[in-house]
Amino acid sequence: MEPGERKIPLFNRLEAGGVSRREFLKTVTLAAAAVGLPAWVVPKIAEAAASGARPSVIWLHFQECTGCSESLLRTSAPSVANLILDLISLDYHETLFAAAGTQAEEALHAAVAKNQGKYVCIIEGAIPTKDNGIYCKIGGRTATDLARDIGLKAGAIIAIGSCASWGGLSSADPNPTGATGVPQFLKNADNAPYLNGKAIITLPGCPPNPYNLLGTVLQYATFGTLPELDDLGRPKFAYARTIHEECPRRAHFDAGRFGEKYGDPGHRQGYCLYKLGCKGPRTHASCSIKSFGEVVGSWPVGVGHPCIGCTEEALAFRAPLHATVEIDRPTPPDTYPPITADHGGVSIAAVGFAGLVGGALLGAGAMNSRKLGAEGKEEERKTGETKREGK
Ligand code: FSX
Ligand code: SF4
Ligand code: F3S
Repeated sequence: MEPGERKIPLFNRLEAGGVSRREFLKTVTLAAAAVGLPAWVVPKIAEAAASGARPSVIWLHFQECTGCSESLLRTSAPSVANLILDLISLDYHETLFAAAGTQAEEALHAAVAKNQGKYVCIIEGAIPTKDNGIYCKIGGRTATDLARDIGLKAGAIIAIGSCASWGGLSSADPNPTGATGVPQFLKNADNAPYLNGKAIITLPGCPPNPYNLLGTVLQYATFGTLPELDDLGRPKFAYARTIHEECPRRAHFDAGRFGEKYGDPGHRQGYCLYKLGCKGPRTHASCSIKSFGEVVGSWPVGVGHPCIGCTEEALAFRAPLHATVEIDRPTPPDTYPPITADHGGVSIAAVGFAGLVGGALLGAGAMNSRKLGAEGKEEERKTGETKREGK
């Protein structure tokens, strides 16, 4: 069968595999809720999936550890990987492909030719640019050549992981291969996350939470639109808030209770890890509300290690692991008595003002970041359902 042309309706395939419609809808409902989509989109997602018209996806691997694909495949219930693979037509993925060599190359060329201008190009890994890109070659072609060629023929580009988003681990000093991220490599003159009108979505994280890809894919496969992005190309539904804003250890921060050393009583009692170098106050990601692999508490701070800021270009692999950071959008800790330590790096004036502004700006909820406004309003008009206002 031609890539991108699998016509067997999803429900038939699911039922053949022993998965009932009810189970599928339950999975979609849980997944939609997890990425902040309202309940009215669930039947639309199911409709889009059942129609068999799945967007073609070409997934390229460059300079990376494959942790991004691994974390996606290690999800459990609901199986995010299965759901994504049901919603898209994955026409090329080097580590998942049964095909190899010439056969794989042919599949890539066929998918590009057939869906030019429409397929989604997902890039995992950084692009080494030094010495004409010779440090990463696939099928005899450099990553620079492939990114330009396959990326520019796509309808949308998703840079998955910190390596693809801004260089990540591969670009750490002294960066011997000249590794850089996809937007930086393909950027247009004004440095916007768009290239000739084409969105370049970044999903940083080392690895990123698979729900960030799921949310993006659910929306694209169902509505043909993309989530609202911030100025770094990150979907706001996952990256608008800092970890610190919704961290389960936050009450300890506000009360001034810190782990001071690994294994000390504060650390063992689950106190705040700020003084051990937690970068959560400056790190935009959803880890604190969405664990990895659907295992509750399965994220760095959840297992007792400070966040290293793996989604942030300025922090991960650059800032010393145990150095403390300034606080983004602090809420007023002066309403709580400091018990064992001051909070360092936060001025009283900044605390009061930023707390007020931050609270007002951030109270609107995840759905505000989506571009589903028109469809949502129409749906509300029809059903009379109450939903949070879109922007
Ligand atoms: Fe990079 Fe992906 Fe870190 Fe690894 O492949 S974002 S090294 S976890 O996984 O690209
Ligand atoms: Fe959580 Fe880190 Fe913030 Fe402490 S500093 S509340 S551990 S995010
Ligand atoms: Fe990364 Fe920090 Fe989350 S290190 S995985 S952004 S808790």
